[in-house]
Order: sequence, then C-alpha cells, then structure tokens
Amino acid sequence: MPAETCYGLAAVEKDQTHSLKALIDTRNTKTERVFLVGIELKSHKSWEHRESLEELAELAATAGGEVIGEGVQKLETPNAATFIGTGKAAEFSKYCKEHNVDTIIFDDELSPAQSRNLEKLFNCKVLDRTALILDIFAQRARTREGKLQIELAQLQHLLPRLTRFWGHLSRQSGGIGMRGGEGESQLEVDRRKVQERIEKITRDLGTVRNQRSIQRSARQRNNWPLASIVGYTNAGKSTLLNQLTGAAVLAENKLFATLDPTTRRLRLPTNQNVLLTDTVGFIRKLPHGLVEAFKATLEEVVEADLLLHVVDVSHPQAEEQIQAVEGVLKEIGAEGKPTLMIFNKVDLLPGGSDSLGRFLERHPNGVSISARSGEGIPTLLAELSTQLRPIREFMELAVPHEKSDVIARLHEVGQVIERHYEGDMARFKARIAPHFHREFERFVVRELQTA
Ligand SMILES: Nc1nc2c(ncn2[C@@H]2O[C@H](COP(=O)(O)OP(=O)(O)OP(=O)(O)O)[C@@H](O)[C@H]2O)c(=O)[nH]1
Ligand SMILES: [Mg+2]
Repeated sequence: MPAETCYGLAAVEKDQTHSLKALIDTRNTKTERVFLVGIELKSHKSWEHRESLEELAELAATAGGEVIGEGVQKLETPNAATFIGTGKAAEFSKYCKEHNVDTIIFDDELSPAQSRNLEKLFNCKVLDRTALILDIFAQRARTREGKLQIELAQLQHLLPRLTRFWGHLSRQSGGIGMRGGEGESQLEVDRRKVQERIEKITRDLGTVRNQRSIQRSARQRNNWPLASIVGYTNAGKSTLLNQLTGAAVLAENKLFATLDPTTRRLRLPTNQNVLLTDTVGFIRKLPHGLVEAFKATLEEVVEADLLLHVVDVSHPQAEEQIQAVEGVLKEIGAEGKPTLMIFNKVDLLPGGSDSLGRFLERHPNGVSISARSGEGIPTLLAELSTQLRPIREFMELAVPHEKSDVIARLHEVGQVIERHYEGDMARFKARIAPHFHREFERFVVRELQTA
C-alpha cells in the first residue's frame, strides 16, 4: 500500500542546465512540462529506484522535456490496472494540474491497459520509459536503416496503445513520444494502416539489410579481425574510436549520442589491422522491442572477435552499468565473447580514489585510460595486439591437385609445414589463423595437436 511520497524538486534544479540545452535542441516542438513517477518495490534495494529516476530525468531532458517534479510510491507489487495506487495517482494528478504539467512519464514499462487507465486518471499524456527512449532514438536516427528500425519499434509499442492517442491528436502536434517516423499523420490512421506500415517497414528493412550484408562480406574478404566497442550510454565509446582512429564520430555529453554504427580500420603497433566498430550505447531497462529492432545494427557486436567494454569509472553507478551492459549482451546473443574491459575517464577520478583499483582487481586484464587525454592508450594498443594476435592452428588438409588456387592461397596465408602427394590429392600439414579457417573448411581432414 502507499506509504511515502516525495516531490524531488532538488533534482529539478539540478536539471535546469539540462533543460535549457534540451530547449535549444528540441526540434520545433514545444518543451513539455513533465512529471516523473517511479515506484520503490520492497523487493529492490532502496537506492535502485532513486538512481533509475535520476536517469529518467536525464532522459526526459534529452528528449526536450522540462522536469517539473517527481513522485515515488512504495509498493509491494505494481497495481494491475493503474501501476501505482489510485489514491496516489489522484494525489499526483492534483499536483500536476496545479503545475501545468502536460506529460507524465513512468519509470517502468506500462501495459496498454495501464496506460489507458492512467491517461483517464491524469487527463493528459502518459508515457513510460520505453516510449521516452524510443522518442530519443527517433530524434537521433540518421541512416535509413536506423530510421526504419526505430519507426518499427515505435509502431509496435504504439499499436496496442493506439486508442489513447485519439483524443490528443486533435489538440497536440508532436511532442515527446509522438515524433519520428511519419509523425502525427501516422497516428491518425487506424490500426490496420499501422499494421500495413509495419509490414512495409519490415520489407524495406530486409532490402537495406541485404545491402549491408553485401558490404559485410566485402569486409570479411579482408579477413581483418573485428573488435566492437560496447558500453553504457555516455561511457566514452565514440571518444575512444575517435582517439584511436581519428574518426570524427559525434561525441557528446548526452545519452544516446550515437545510434548508427561506424566502423574504422585501426593499425596496431604490430602492423596488424583490426576493424573497430562504435555503436549504440546500452542503458538499464532498455526496451525489449528496441533491442529486437536493433539486433541487425548490433550484428557487429555479435560477430566481433573481441568486445571492448568501455566503462565510465568516474560514474557512481559504474558497477551497475557494467551489469546492465552484460544483461543486454546476453539478450542479443553476445554473451561470453572475449572481452577487454576498458576503464575510461580516469582523468576525472580524484587522486587517491580506490575505485579503479577495485575494478582492476576484478578484471586483471582491464586497461585504465582517458579517451579524452590519451592517457593509457599505448597500454590499450599493446593489450589489443596481444588479444588479437593470430593464433595459428595446426591442421591436416587434403586438396585435389586441380584446385591450384586453393593450394596457392594456402601457401600465401598459412604456414605449410609438411606436404606430400597421394593419387590426385595433395596433403598438407599447415598452420592457419582462425579467421582463414572458413576458406579451407572443406579440405580439412583433421585438426592436429597445436605444437
Ligand atoms: N573527462 C573525460 N571525459 C570523457 C572521456 N571520454 C569521454 N568523455 C566525455 O564523455 C561524454 C560522452 O562521450 P561519448 O564518446 O559521446 O560517449 P558514448 O559512449 O559514445 O555515448 P553514446 O553514444 O551517447 O552512448 C562526452 O562529453 C565526452 O567528451 C574521458 O576520458 N575523460
Ligand atoms: Mg557514442
């Protein structure tokens, strides 16, 4: 049952600068006055809801909202019909009316029924964390694929909730949660039209992805190992890519500055080439639909030979952020990949801080750097060279004589230790780097003990 409420206006002041920036950034839509609602579940640690709500405030500001206040309710379990208790909702609603709030944002995903009931109760637009993140993504998407993906995720989130928007459409133009894709006109069409649009996007995405996979196979022909930069949003991933490769990816003190992947070649001190990809950042409670929609973009992560997990060690919740990133990696099927932990922003750590020591203790191969100043970059490059050193595996192959191109290629990329001829077959014992294995797969007779 309801036990405690607080209107965190201190957080609002802290966000003034954010709001101002957001005001400038907002694309020709009015900045909305938002009220945030979180719940404190008895089963969770007491700080969890606080931090999650602070992050929600940052997200709201990023989307162009001005946070007017926030309310928290302690609960055993969320209410099936209205998420928070109806009494509490009425109390918040009164506050919102008095303060001219036009959008309520819940920190957790609401069911379609909860959204509808809450809109009636509050008599204004009610969004959840998912819709807010989707809105930010819609503002950020630049490539055709990114835009299609985000529109698909938005429509899928919207479809079961469509009815609640009817009333708003006549009064409102744009605003948080209603941007992106085809805009408001999209929301005016009926369910069937939305479904048709979903089908069309799915088809278009198929075409775009085909083109991408053509590009990818061109890349694979180079046989360069692929390292993917992953990490919590704002950890410094793009800054690191820029620092290492001289790329010019936008790096900003904003959540989800990067959406579309960028890949650059990096030549290591050992002269080995590696492809580095920077992509979308992760966040707690990342909407499942969004993870689904971005799976294709995140293929670089799934296919990578090595993950570079960038952590902002100066962030008070660095540990929880690491866990959130690991959770998303699991969800996209990139769990258990070889990972190099990179502890970034060491320049921001106060002297004598022992948090870095604790991280390095737990991840002995981890490297501490400042992507901004360049501190620690030589150590990082050395570690990368070690981790990506081609391990040549020893195997026996049988290649028909007429496949002279295969035999030539084997001599070119492998190290042939032994060779003899048997009928129309040439037999080899050779060491071959793992990323060439696929080329010779058909001819491998057996794996030999690595000497
Ligand atoms: N002081 C300091 N700031 C850093 C460092 N690395 C990155 N930053 C800052 O942190 C902010 C976020 O950096 P980005 O590189 O955009 O972070 P990102 O991980 O790509 O973020 P998203 O794309 O939003 O997920 C920017 O303001 C950077 O200038 C660092 O080593 N030290
Ligand atoms: Mg980035």
